Amino acid sequence: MTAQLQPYQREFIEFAIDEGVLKFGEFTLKSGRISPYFFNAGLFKSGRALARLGRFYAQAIAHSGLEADVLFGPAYKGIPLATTTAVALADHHDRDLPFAFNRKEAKAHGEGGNIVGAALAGRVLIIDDVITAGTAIREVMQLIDAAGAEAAGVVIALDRQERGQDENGLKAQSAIQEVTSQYGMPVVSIVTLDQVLAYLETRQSQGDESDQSLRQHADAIRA
Ligand code: OMP
Repeated sequence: MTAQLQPYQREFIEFAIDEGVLKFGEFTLKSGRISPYFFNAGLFKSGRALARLGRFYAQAIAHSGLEADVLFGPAYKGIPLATTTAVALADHHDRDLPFAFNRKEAKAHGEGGNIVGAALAGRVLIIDDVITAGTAIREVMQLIDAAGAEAAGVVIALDRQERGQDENGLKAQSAIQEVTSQYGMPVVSIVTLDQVLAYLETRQSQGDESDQSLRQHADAIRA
């Protein structure tokens, strides 16, 4: 995992802090773990912010060289993310990919089903916010399997690099490494925790309290 920052990654971290999306403090995660930082993608909440966010996802996809036949945004938070990524890929990378998302509740009338937009067929590229323990992404894999499609990979904004936990304590691999080996697909992130740390080191407020607790957290949970 490289901590080397591309210019777009530095811009993305600054953008996430400016928009109040990346916050430092004390937060309880979905897994119950306490974290000194939290990334709330739901706070990219204006037209300009969403447009800019889509360009970062599209850059991460272009940079990774990932190929796909359709983009998929898992409900709820993945829906605007995949939408803005689809627009940015078409507008800035000349890649006009079909796009789909799911309903959490299947509809029995009208067009029925729980997939909206393009059919899930061929190589599906999942666009989501964050992977911590990998629970959310395992649910998405069931949808893709049920549609008879194949996952091309996952693109997320932030790789928290956290290791899962079982009765023997922390596992050897991070949740993302597990997802990659379990499903045989790449997980690409706009930035990783290591890159956030590398950014904080170069920032003026170097060595403040939140930087230190973030580094301690990283040392404790990182694979
Ligand atoms: P896992 O399902 O454990 O991989 O956690 C992913 C989900 O956790 C995300 O889709 C969010 O709902 C939430 N989350 C964040 O949005 N940002 C974070 O920084 C951390 C989490 C989290 O709770 O782990």
